[in-house]
Amino acid sequence: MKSKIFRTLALPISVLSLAISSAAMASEMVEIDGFKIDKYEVTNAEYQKFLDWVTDNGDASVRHSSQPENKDHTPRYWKSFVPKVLKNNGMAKLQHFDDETFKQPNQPVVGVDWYSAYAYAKWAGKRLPTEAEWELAAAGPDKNIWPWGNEFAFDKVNSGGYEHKGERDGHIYLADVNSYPEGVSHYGIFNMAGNAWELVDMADGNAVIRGGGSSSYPSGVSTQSRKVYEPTFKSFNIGFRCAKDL
Ligand SMILES: [Ca+2]
Ligand SMILES: [Ca+2]
Repeated sequence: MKSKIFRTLALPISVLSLAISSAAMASEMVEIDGFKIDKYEVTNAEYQKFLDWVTDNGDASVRHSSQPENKDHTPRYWKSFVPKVLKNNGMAKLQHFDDETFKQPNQPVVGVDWYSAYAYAKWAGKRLPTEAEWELAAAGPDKNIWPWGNEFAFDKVNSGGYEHKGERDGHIYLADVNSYPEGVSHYGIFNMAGNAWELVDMADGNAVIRGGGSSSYPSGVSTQSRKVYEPTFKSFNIGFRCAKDL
């Protein structure tokens, strides 16, 4: 698998030390130092390189101290499976999926838990973004409801959508990470709304995901969108991107 996508975007100097409110911290204001954040969600092609490295070297130097023993970092949906649970729910009526659906090289890697995202980021010389960083990168200085602004548009995001059950934006499941260029944030960052939910820094021992995914309603792909899970939780809707200190 090959990826030619340029990865990291340096945020402009004007955002340094900008105070924003974070959903994680209610109405508290937080100071953000300068940072870099990936322009795209981490792809399957990139994640494959990490897995290859782990195969050769083990993960001892990159794993989190609370990672469970004998952790397998292979994404759940890279393995053959039959989606037995999809017999009669809405997803089954939309489109069959199998082990190829979530393995395309420039799609975001999904089916990884917080520990694997943490290890990948460390391996890449980066880290997961804090929630405040993620939110600033998504909402921009004007605190937009969606990364591009305050008016929803189906052609700007891979959401679930109300109409046509998700097909209105062209993708029922995942789109390539450089899709929806009209929906970039103020800083030019792709798919902070929708496509894959994004794991960010852990909060109180829990994994936090932001931004909504390919099956979220328009209101669920806002820049405030947030869910909390146990750090070993995996889903076909959850991936991540990385950040880095300047
Ligand atoms: Ca969609
Ligand atoms: Ca996303």
